[in-house]
Amino acid sequence: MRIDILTIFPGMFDGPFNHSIVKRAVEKQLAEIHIHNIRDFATNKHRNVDDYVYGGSAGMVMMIQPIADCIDRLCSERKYDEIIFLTPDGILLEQSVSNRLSLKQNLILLCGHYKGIDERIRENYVTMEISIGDYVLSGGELAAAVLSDSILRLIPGVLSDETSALSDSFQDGLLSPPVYTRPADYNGWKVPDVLLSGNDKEIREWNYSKAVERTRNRRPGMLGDKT
Ligand code: 6GU
Repeated sequence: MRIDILTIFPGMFDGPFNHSIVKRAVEKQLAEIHIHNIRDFATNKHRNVDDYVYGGSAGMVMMIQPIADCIDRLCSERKYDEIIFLTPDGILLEQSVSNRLSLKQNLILLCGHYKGIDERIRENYVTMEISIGDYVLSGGELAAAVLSDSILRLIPGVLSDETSALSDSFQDGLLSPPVYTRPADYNGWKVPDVLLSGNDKEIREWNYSKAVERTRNRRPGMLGDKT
């Protein structure tokens, strides 16, 4: 998979992509991430990427030309499966969205700022609009990092067996059960006996019932007819 990210703050991706699973995906050559500075495509004298809103309201809007030229360049080099704009008024990111996107070859993620981007980019280039939750971020960069992480960890070979994505919360429609590690007794706080029993069937049943219980308590809307 190849992900191209268009941003006016390329440095914001230094941290999230240089650690842990995403870093491993790139090192294993299972993923390529290319960050493009939209400002590099600005042709005006001051290399501005934003301008005043038509119609008088306050604030700045990201202008068409630098974004259009950047997307045109990329699309002349390869075919993209989706051009995704990160925006609080997009569809809510859920596991099913990440699952679907993890099957694609080439994605463009466009990060907005200020009051937004010129609507004509959305009308003529963007094929999908995604929000990561009902709250406002200063820009789409953190959302693009979240989306990339959730997609890349699903690519076969990125996770080892022990960390398999199949046991993730949400992947089977349930939250994950609680987990413990040594010591079995920490100052009187004990790990549940069943987990030390060595009885695989009982352990599986315990994990399942805890997953259901946790889901019912915290996210009853996820349960449907499972109970
Ligand atoms: Cl994708 N962008 C911004 N700016 N804020 C958000 C968001 C995206 N998702 C939730 N809040």
